[in-house]
Amino acid sequence: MADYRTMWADLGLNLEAHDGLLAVLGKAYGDLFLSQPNRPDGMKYFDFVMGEVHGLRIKELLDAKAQGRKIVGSYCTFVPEELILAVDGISVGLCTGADFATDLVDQVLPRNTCSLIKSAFGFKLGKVCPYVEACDLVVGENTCDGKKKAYEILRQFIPNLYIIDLPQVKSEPGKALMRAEYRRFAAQLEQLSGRKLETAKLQAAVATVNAKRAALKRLAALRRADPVPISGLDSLLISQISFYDDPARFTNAVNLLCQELEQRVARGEGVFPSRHPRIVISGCPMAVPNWKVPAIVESSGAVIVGEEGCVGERSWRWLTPETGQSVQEIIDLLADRYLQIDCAVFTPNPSRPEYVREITSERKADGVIHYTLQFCQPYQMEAGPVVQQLEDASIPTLRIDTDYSQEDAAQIRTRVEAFVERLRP
Ligand code: BJ8
Repeated sequence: MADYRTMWADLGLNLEAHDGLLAVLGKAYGDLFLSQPNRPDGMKYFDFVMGEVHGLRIKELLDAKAQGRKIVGSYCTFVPEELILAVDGISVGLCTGADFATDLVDQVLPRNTCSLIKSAFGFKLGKVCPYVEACDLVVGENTCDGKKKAYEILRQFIPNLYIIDLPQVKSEPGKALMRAEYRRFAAQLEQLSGRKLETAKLQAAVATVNAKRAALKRLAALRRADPVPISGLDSLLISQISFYDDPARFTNAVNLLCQELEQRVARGEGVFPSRHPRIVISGCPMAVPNWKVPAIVESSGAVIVGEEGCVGERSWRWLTPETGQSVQEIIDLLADRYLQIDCAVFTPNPSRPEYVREITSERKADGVIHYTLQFCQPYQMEAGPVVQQLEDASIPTLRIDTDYSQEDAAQIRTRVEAFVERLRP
């Protein structure tokens, strides 16, 4: 990596802490990803992006800012990237996948807060995230109670924080709230960027994001094959990168990778042997660099063939109809599209367990791991009915409640190994 220290210092990062973070990340990446056998050549692009995640990509963002473009960060898949792109903005997901500055976080948040929320605070308070420091606007959302109350506190540290209010019920009033809130967010973006939303730009933005989601769907469909042509770890990594790479460039790289994987499938070539136990993971999002459970699964004799999570299928399952002919009509279509997301904050939420069953069958998975973060009430509460429905359908299921520490890694490995034994033919 080139020398970006001046850039990081100008962003206000704590260089010593940041060096420590990059060293840990670089080692984990080498150990978990680069060591995998028979990786597709197309992964080289994503390795490059990861290698430059705090370097070249940040420089690109800062260069774009210098040209007047705005950087908008978000913590949730309910934040519509299309609106940001349509005002020539750049949308970035903000890191929430590792513990950092826990001593500082514990001073402002209760200890029994989920790791994902603590991590968002840790990266900000520890001054190690160049993305959050580069943002002109950071967008939060009223989803779970933990997040919505945490944002009240986060505002002390991120004054340019904007909150989208979200419905909790998929009813007509819920839909009306969603549409109204997306209009309010659109107005905020117009004010931030000094640009009026135009139909043609919004149509182009919808097409860009649809193309990205279609490429991710194409990749997912290739994971039906046996042997599977790409590992779950690499697939998860691609989903993680989808949140901060340039969308058109990313889409192109995913499609190139898919071409290669199609050839692999035609040749019957995979990253694991045929009839390797196949697992779908369902539950809380796994933001970069939260690789603990997938790494354990794929080094315990199984392969992951689908992620029912927001860093995965819940973020790209639905495309937006490209039929809108006015700004207001397109905003409504976007609101309706995003309202389909079946996050556990909705009540009731029947489509989520249905979809877990659907992908388990479609990917020919042998079992499901239901993954939740400790203190995540929505997903932990929903785990009961989801697991029950899977067991009723004779789909073996393992429940894992964990956090971002490595303290339970050995115990999780023991449970996963026993589960994988159960799945063997
Ligand atoms: S759309 S899943 S990204 S809210 S893990 S903070 S739910 S206590 S992350 Fe999420 Fe948007 Fe939903 Fe997806 Fe709360 Fe649970 Fe923590 Fe969570």
